[in-house]
Amino acid sequence: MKAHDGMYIDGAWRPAAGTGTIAVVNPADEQVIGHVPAGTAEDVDAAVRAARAALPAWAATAPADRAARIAALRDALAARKDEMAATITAELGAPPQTAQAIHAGLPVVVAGTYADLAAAFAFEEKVGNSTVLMEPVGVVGAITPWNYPLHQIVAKVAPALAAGCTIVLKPAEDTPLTAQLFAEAVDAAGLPAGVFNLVTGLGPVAGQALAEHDGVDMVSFTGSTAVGRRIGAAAGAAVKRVALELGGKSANVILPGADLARAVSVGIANVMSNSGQTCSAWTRMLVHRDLQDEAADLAAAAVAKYVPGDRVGPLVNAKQQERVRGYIEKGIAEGARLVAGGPEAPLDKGYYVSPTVFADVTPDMTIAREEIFGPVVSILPYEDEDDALRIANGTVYGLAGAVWAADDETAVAFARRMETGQVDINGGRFNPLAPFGGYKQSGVGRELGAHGLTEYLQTKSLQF
Ligand code: TXE
Repeated sequence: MKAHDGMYIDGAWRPAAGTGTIAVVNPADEQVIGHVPAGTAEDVDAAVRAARAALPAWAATAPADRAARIAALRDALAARKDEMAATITAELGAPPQTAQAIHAGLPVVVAGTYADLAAAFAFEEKVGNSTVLMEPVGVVGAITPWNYPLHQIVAKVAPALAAGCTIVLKPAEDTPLTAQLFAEAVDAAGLPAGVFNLVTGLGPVAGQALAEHDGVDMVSFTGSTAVGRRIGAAAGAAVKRVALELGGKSANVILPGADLARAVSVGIANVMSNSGQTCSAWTRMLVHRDLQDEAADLAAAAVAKYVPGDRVGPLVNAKQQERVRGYIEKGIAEGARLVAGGPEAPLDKGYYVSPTVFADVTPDMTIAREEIFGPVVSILPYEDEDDALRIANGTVYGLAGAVWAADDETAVAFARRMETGQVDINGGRFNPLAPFGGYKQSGVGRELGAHGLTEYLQTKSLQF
């Protein structure tokens, strides 16, 4: 795989300050496919200085001109779609079809929405005798995870660009090649030097240096709740803007009267997609106790179609594989009923985990409380609707979810009482303009659409 041995700073690839490197591993066969430089605080500082220098001119660029640059970036991403998909398959292990359609395809759509929004958004509004100006927050430090290597970058960079912010990106150490390819697309799109900068490196070194840099006005982080908490605390101490997109434990609530077979098969597909490495995955399936056995049979039949190495890729690394297998062992030890899968690795090579379903899971079990981040579904039986609501809301997280009922009205009435940021009603379709983000410990702030854009803006009001 192609890898740059420098950082993309101030519009060019430049040598890294240090000599350390990070090996990139293909999780499907455990082979090293490339090396990228391990950034230091010095690299981060150079990138932040470039972003600060580029800020005044980019912030003053007319929104229509920013829109044109974002449209060029969308086109540059579209032109690299095949290369992007191949890179994501190589460093994340995503099956080729998923890599094409979701990993490489979705970001083109999202970038397009921000080209449109930059042109159409009202950056000024009249409120009585005031004019309210919406101005960029400034230099954004973006720290992204590996689970959707390109989408996570575009979901931060595109709205930040639309707002008039400049950016320093520190991508996940597991998937830096995708980030380098993204920087190539930025370069091809002709963005002014310093508007976007890339520093690859380790979280506790380069990530922390970026999150704590005085020259950064806002930190936008997606990743684990543990790291998010630390970043939030540091941002609070420095009184700077922060956006956090963290873990989830979303509920797929199947009410009596719903199409059980469809709700179960869509629910299983939702978790199996990306091998369960999705923060919004519906990992808890809530079914009425009388229907639990039927749901468990349907779920076991549905997961059988998800063959590791074919429709289901590996987990991103050995640590995640061990972590998920540990959760499966814990589920068994705590008395959940194993319906499909188990802790044994399904293949000799690669960081694969067997698609797994548990039934008779109770809300107090570890597998019902903690984010597993693997292809594991827990079926939790409930007694009545109020019990279902208590279970659905009985978690520290609140990122997404689903409700299935005999009709949309019944499902919506239930969804209104859920403490979560996004709910699919009877199998709703993805909308790239709908805000995405968490209630409770799933995070702070929203991504996508106009709500995602306003995260990167601050207001100034002029009184007349
Ligand atoms: O996350 P980390 P990991 C959850 C999921 C997963 C778990 C661990 O449950 O099993 O987190 O994954 C950077 N200062 N999610 O260990 O460490 C790091 O380099 C600044 C949910 O991979 O949080 C990477 O770029 N930055 C999630 C990013 O943070 C630091 C997606 C995420 O890595 C840092 C991924 C530090 N001290 C994992 N330490 C989601 N919400 O979608 C690390 N980083």
